[in-house]
Amino acid sequence: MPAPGENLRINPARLWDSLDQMAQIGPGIAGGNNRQTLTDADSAGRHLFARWCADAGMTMGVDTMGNMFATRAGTDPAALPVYMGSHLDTQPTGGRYDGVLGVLGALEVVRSLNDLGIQTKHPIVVTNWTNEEGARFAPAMLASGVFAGLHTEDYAKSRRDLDGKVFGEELARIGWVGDEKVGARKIHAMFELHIEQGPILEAEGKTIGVVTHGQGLWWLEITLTGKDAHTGSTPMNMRVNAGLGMARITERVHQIAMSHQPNAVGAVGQVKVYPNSRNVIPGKVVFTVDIRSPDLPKLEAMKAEVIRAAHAVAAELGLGIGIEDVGHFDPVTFDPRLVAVVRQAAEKLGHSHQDIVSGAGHDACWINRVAPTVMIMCPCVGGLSHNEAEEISPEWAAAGADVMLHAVLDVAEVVG
Ligand code: HGY
Ligand code: MN
Ligand code: MN
Repeated sequence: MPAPGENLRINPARLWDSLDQMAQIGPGIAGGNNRQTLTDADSAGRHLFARWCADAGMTMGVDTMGNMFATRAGTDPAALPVYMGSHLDTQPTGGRYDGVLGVLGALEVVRSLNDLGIQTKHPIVVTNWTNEEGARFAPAMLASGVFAGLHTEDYAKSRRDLDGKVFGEELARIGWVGDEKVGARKIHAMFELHIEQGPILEAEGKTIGVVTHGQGLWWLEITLTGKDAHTGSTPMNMRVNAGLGMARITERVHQIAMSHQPNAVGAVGQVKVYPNSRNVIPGKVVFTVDIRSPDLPKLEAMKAEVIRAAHAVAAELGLGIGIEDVGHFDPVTFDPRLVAVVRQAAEKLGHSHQDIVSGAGHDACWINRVAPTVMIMCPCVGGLSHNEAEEISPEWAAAGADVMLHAVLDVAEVVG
């Protein structure tokens, strides 16, 4: 005899249809999405999400960083809400599910509670965090970082994209500056459903990842200054080649990450070459180093080694060098009580599951600083993400949302 509520499930077809409809907004060129933060496409996605939340009987609040909070009333308005959410913004060549599954999976939980006529003591809030990706405006998880007190709102709104556009002005331009004070909201518990963005769950044949920890991250922006010169007529021994410096440092970053295995990663992802002309030796290169590890001493050692290596390369080649911290968070331990709730929900639903450390950063990593927080993961095909070919199955999406449904009901306290 199933326990009360054991057979509760979300509506998989409705969730998959919502994911497909959202994917039509800010389409990429190869089947994924380019719905970068604070673009018109981001705004269109926000409006669609807001309409769906209104259709589900929810009331919408927006804070001054554009974070969206759709509330389903509980029977006790004084009880702190249970939050679920993630992000609707994407990478320039992003997939359809990174972030979006967490927002629309949360909406599907609310839609299903409405269908089932279930009331909870605690209100339930579905959240869309502004600028999780940090692709257009660094650093990543910017608005959840302001909410959690890691960044000031002034710092966040001063950030510029590669075209010099300013975050605060772009947020105002798309009309999504809300009236709520950022971080004023208090949270009883926060759940984030997200695709794994790595190969482990699929390779292990597991449907659910119970996320116990998130790895730490450093983003360093390195500026190398050499001398523009003719690529043809300048003798090799007279060159001050910033591009060569960037290449050597890129190789050193890889070697440093490899020397700290297992559980260490490193790469250079964003490179701006000046003057970026075929027959000019680069006089200046600005590039971002991304290093990560779940082990704090390892992460700190890697950062020190990268900085040392960069200065050594600059000295070898006679280059000027500047290094700026543009993003950082220490490894994260999610709330053990909520981790157990998620694990029990997966077991109750009969889904194969395993504990996992998140390789990617998420808004949950910051919210974990101010409220009990946990993540739920589903596999993605080949572990591929931040690529338009990112793919999940409808079954994986539904399993993740079902686990979140049961975990949230456990914490939000079913009343009737
Ligand atoms: O960089 C990250 O890990 C996240 O995808 N923004
Ligand atoms: Mn994400
Ligand atoms: Mn992402």
